[in-house]
Amino acid sequence: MVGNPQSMFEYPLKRLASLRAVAKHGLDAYCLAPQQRLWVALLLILLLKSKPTESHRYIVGDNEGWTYGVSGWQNGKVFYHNNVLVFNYEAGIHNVVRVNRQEYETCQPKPSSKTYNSGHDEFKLKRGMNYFICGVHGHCQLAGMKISINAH
Ligand code: CU1
Repeated sequence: MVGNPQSMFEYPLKRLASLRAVAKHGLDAYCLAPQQRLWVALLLILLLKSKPTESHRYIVGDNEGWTYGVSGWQNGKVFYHNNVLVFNYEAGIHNVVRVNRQEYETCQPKPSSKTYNSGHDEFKLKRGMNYFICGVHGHCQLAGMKISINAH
């Protein structure tokens, strides 16, 4: 049964009044105790922090670093453009070359491609595909030192 006309209008009016109260008093209108408000704030911070942000940094290969067999480390991870890839490796043993798709697939960097060999090199991801290989002979082709990353 639908109630009498008075109760039909009662709810929208109450709702309007509560909206007006929210506009006027903010969260106070929801009667949140200061402690509850703290939890709401913490929850919001957690939600915002859990999403990889622009400043997110990835250590390529995690504890192993940039080394033989690193290919596949990127699987299952979500990357965004401007995320930073950190390549840690033993200088003199490996290096890093940022390459295009063809160079990646053939493991043949162009002579003009810049080779990084400090042992600790950082690269910002561009939107789309990013390719990196080790330029030491055989490491890309035979030892899986190549990664391709799609950044959102
Ligand atoms: Cu290498």
